[in-house]
Amino acid sequence: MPSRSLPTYHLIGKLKTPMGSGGAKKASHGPWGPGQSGAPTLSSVAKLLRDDHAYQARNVVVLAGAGISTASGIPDFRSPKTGLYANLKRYSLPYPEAIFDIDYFREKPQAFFTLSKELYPGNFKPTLTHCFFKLLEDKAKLLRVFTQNIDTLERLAGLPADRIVEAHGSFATSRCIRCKEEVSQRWIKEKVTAGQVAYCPQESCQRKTGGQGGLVKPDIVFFGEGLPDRFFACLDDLKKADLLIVVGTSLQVQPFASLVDAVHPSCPRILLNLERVGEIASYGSGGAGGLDRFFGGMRGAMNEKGFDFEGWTLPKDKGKEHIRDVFWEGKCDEGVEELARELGWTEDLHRLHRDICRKIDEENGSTELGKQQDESLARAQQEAEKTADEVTSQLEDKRHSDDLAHRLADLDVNDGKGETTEQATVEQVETLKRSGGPSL
Ligand code: CNA
Repeated sequence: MPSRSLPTYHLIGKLKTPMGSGGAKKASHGPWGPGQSGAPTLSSVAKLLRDDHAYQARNVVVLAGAGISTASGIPDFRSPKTGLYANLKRYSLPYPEAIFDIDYFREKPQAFFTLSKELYPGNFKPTLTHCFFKLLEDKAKLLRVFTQNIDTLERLAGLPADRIVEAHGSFATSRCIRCKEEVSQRWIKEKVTAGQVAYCPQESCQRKTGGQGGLVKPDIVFFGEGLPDRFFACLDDLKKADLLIVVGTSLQVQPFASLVDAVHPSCPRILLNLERVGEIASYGSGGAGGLDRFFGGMRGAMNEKGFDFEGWTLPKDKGKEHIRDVFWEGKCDEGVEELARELGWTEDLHRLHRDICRKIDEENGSTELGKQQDESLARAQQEAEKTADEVTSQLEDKRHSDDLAHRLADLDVNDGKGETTEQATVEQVETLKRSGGPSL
């Protein structure tokens, strides 16, 4: 939910890399090596990651989107039937994106808080794709993961914070949009899981707003807000990238989508996605591709606007050349599994995934156990307090009775019908009690 106010062309202009300078290593036959015939495939990409291949990608940059988390149960935005936008009817929004629009949030925050209940981290586990990123890091191949996701699953997969750029922020921290004071995670979690709108708990903020306090919002970037500083601070990584993996994103949101074109023009790029996205519109046989070749220098500019899975068409039916982009169609978890298989990493990938999921289960289990223990402790305390009250009350009753007995004895209430003083006293005390007690 990035800023619409940040013009995309700023970013593209800033990142433009001149053809042929710096950036990825050059191999004599391009990144794919001499054995490559025809269009590169997933298998060709796997070779780039092999230690025995001439290219040896060591600065992999990943651009990730909501599609990498759908397998963990978090819906994406734009998938036709399952995506959030297809299921927002119940919020009666003026337009789907309004739910993440800062102006709409200020006016009607309830829709966001109702939705957040479904998305809030804690109920989800990283997917194989998240674990593949961690595996790339373990194998010293990963430079950075730029993610649009706000679910923090990259962190949960064990990636160190400095390898991640959460371009659209995350649920990890929250603050008042008025006084900017950060609130505790526990506090906001309670509000979100209860589906309640959160207002600033700071007294000073409440005083200034006449009681309620400013709205509190997780630090996720809404439409109309700027991207985190870290996003801009890490942009140079793109220039260093020697393999770009784009995964699970519709590339509809700017400026993130423009990062695809921020890598060096010779950097190989792969898209692992359910659908083809982010392609340069004007490429194709007989189309602008031909013109592009004719005008030569224009090519760079043209090529900076998306994937080119087909390659440039050579004149006179000489086929295609310079295919650097690969589209792999399917579920990204299956794509990374295939990559792992090609690399001999299958066991590593599955072990990592298993271990991470088990750790999360254990932590959730211990939290759940802790919660149960707390509850049972609270119940035991309540019982103990109840028993103590009862004992106190019985003791008071007894003291009361004894007191009455003494007084009655003093009055010599035994009428001489053979009852003991004690028996008579008990009956009389009971009678007195039933009648509301004496006013002694
Ligand atoms: P999007 O626009 O919803 O696109 C998702 C893309 O992933 C689509 O092209 C799908 O076809 C594709 N896809 C879905 N499932 C899979 C799968 N299993 N394997 C491969 N491809 C798949 O989402 P984007 O990330 O492109 O849009 C950016 C928005 C979405 C960001 O601002 C996010 O904050 C926001 N978002 C994040 C989450 C999350 O944190 N998990 C969830 C929903 C939305």
